[in-house]
Amino acid sequence: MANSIQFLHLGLGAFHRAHQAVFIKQNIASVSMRKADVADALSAQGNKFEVIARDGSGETTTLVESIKEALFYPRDIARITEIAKSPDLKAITLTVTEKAYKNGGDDGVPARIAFLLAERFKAGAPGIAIISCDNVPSNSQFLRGLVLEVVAANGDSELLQWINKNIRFPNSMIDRIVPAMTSAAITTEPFNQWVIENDPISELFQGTGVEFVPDVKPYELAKIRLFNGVHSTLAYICEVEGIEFVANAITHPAIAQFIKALQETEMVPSITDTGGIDLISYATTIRKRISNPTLRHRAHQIAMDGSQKMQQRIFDGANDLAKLGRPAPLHIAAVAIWVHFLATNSEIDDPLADKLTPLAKSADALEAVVKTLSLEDFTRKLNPSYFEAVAKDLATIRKSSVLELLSNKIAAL
Ligand code: CS2
Repeated sequence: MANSIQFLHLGLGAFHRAHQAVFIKQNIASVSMRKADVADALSAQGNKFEVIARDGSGETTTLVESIKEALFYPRDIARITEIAKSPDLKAITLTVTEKAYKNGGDDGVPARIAFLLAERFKAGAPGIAIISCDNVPSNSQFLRGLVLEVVAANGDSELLQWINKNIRFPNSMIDRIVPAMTSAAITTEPFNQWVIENDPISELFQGTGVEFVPDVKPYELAKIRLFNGVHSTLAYICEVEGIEFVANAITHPAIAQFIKALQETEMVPSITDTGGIDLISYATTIRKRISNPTLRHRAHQIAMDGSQKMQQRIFDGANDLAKLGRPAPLHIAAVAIWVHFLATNSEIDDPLADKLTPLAKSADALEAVVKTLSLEDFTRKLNPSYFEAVAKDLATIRKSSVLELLSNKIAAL
């Protein structure tokens, strides 16, 4: 007989295996949304795998056995639907990356969730939690809005009401560095964090280390800005300077000084509601984690999909500083480096690359900045009052180099 499944997970990548699959003690059915061979390879190894956590002081290996089924959507839609309808199911979790939320088509994530919920509603099964584990602002609530839009567009008002009443979308903050897998085992760092907004699902997480809090917002802002904002900035510096791994950049003296100042003098003050988190020590821990010499985390992987990441990681913080009347010269540099990357890198992996690259290549630096950053696809834009300063930094990079720009910025602090 098939296992009873309590968690249905969408997005069967390395991050899921080293994060949710480690925290969750119940049975998970994990669904690959992109490639059948990912699911089939995991099934072939009995759905078990090892997670190796490493830092400079040693390593520990954990055998993870929580995943009971590895499936492919749409091939295994019959089984996935059966799980979605089951009264045993307690939650759907997701790691689908930033861009997947924006796919409004029938094969998009919001439409697929709407479909599964419609099946659950028809089957008369009780409510569940839907928990996004992506680095997206108000992630689960954002998904909720998208799912309700699909249901409303289909004119299904009964389903809409049922979702409103029975389906909970607690936001969550997730954090663990998990470079793309290069073998059957997954390499990661010892640190592992999952903070979820208070929800009845907490019963299933007792003793697991998952934290439940009334408001995830301060955790989310701290993580997306102080960690992911730094990660993206480092990734673009690396890509332009030809550095393969981010750990090698953050230990370079000028880059290290720039990143510390970016966090301490701009990112920390951009967050006014800290939720009691000591942001300076949080930032220090993050720099140490990113410098972990044993994680071969490629800048190229982190540089992916910048158009979907820069808004929440860099633009929002810069905009908040403008509102506070505080300068943001280091955020401005980060944006200029990204625009330069868009213009000069030959292997950009970004859904908007075809639109962005020609704009970023404009001969005039101001034109390049204004056109690139005014793209209508950005839902949250950088405050245009920054455009001239970004153009000035871009001109410096074009004339000399990114490292020269960073040294100038540090000297001016
Ligand atoms: C990274 C994240 O690839 C990226 O965009 O910034 O995957 C990062 O490693 C995780 O969010 C760390 O928790």
